[in-house]
Amino acid sequence: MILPALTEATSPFWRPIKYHLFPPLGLATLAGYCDPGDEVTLEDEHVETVRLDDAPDLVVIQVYITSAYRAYALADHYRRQGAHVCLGGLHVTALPDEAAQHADTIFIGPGEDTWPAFLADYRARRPARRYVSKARTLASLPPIRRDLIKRCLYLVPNSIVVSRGCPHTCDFCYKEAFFRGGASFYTQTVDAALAEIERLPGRHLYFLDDHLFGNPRFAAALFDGLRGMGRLWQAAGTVKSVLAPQLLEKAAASGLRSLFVGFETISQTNLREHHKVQNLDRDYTAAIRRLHNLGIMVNGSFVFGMEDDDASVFDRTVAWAVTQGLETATFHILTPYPGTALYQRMAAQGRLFHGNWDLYDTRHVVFRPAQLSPAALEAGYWQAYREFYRWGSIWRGAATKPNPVERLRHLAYSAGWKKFEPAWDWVIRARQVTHLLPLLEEILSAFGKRQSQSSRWPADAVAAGR
Ligand code: B12
Ligand code: SF4
Repeated sequence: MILPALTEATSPFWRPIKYHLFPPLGLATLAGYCDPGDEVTLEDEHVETVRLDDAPDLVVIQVYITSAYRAYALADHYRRQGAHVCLGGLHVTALPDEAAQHADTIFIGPGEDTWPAFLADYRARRPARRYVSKARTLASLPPIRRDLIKRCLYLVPNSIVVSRGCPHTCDFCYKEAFFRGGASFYTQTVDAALAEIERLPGRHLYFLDDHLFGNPRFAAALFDGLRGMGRLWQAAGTVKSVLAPQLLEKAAASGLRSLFVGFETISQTNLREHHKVQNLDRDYTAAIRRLHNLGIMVNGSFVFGMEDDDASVFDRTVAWAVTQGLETATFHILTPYPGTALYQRMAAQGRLFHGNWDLYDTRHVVFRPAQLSPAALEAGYWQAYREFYRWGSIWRGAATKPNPVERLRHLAYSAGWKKFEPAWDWVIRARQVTHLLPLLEEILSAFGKRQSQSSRWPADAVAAGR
């Protein structure tokens, strides 16, 4: 099973830390369906060199848009060797006919129903060319084959997903295309999710769910179950869910210490245009204040290049983010992924420049923006990163925090990701990245001041923001 890397991740000159954060959870999930007697290896090209001199019977490749060409090259290689090659994942689902040229079998949509069906057919020597997911459930998910993951190569080996999809329908998001033909948001049972958490060693967890708070009843029960397990965790959620009463308090009491929030834009016109209705007329400032009062750091996500964005959008957005005291920010250039409503609209308007998927990485402009030249959009994107992570901005962000410990945490977390990139590069090459997890845990817990156990950090104290 192979997770191919995009070119940047294998550069001999520069290894960004983001490719060494999470192991390939999707493939480890699929490996759970194999028989105990099957010999399976899992190779993640982001963190290791894929060996091509082997002769497997079956090759399974997960295809994301930015690694599609590399995935196809690997698939072609193994088909020439006589292996049966399976391609699946987001990009295959978006463009099945393109992927089918490089595969013996392709998979459309999530794999929990189609993959076991294929395995049975393959063992009976009658595999089909194409499997399309219809039944959407995580009810009989076998345990993830975490034994196949080389934990020491990742900063965050304990990544976990307890749901699939999201209840919303933003027009630029992968999810409508990927889940077409069945439910597009569903969760595990709370018991199964907690059992998976129990299996994970150490303290730190990173939930990669698109929207962990998407089903409030499920989330509340999960956080209740997590409470007292002594965990520190990070996740993603929406502005709307942050503003909802009580759920966030439960999350904080069970160990939530940083949340990725999709603000996307500070323009209401943009939100409307891109169907991000769940953010419309929400008080972003109140949401951030609520998070900070509960000791939860904020990673704000922003997209540039929407219809209402002009040349002033970069400075305005960064100034706003710094004033709000966001600890980290992730910027993206709007990218129309095939299969999305945004892609169809851009294609119909003749605004797409090309279909070179390598450049659909949210760092390049691949369409004609409404109010900006492509060069100005790209330059503004890089400028936003530089501005947000300037020492002056980091200090100003830290100064918004109420006490020295919180200020120090802001400085350590914010500077840690971007100001020490050469150090990350060195640590990655020395294959020592895993040893920095205790440091991340220390920062997340505000140097031990915020404990996860409810006995040491009672909910009322959390709610009071102490
Ligand atoms: C974690 C993550 C990352 C991590 C690591 C990825 C990894 N190790 O897998 C990092 C930080 C490196 C990353 C980087 C990027 N990412 Co990213 N990432 C994610 C995230 C949040 C979770 C992925 C995950 O683990 N999902 C959970 C598992 C269980 O699901 P899964 O991997 O999809 O696998 C299931 C199915 O897809 C299917 N399946 C997959 N492969 C196969 C193969 C077969 C044969 C079969 C049968 C089934 C099958 O079955 C699996 C079980 O259901 C997703 C959002 C998302 N919800 O998927 C974005 C996402 C995948 N990322 C995205 C993007 C754009 C990027 C970047 C380009 C962003 C950037 N500007 O840097 C880079 C480059 C990625 C690359 N290497 O090519 C997009 C992809 C769009 C697309 N159409 O491909 C997503 C969907 C985010 C978004 N909402 O737009 N990412
Ligand atoms: S809220 Fe996030 S995951 Fe959900 S549809 Fe919008 S962009 Fe996608």
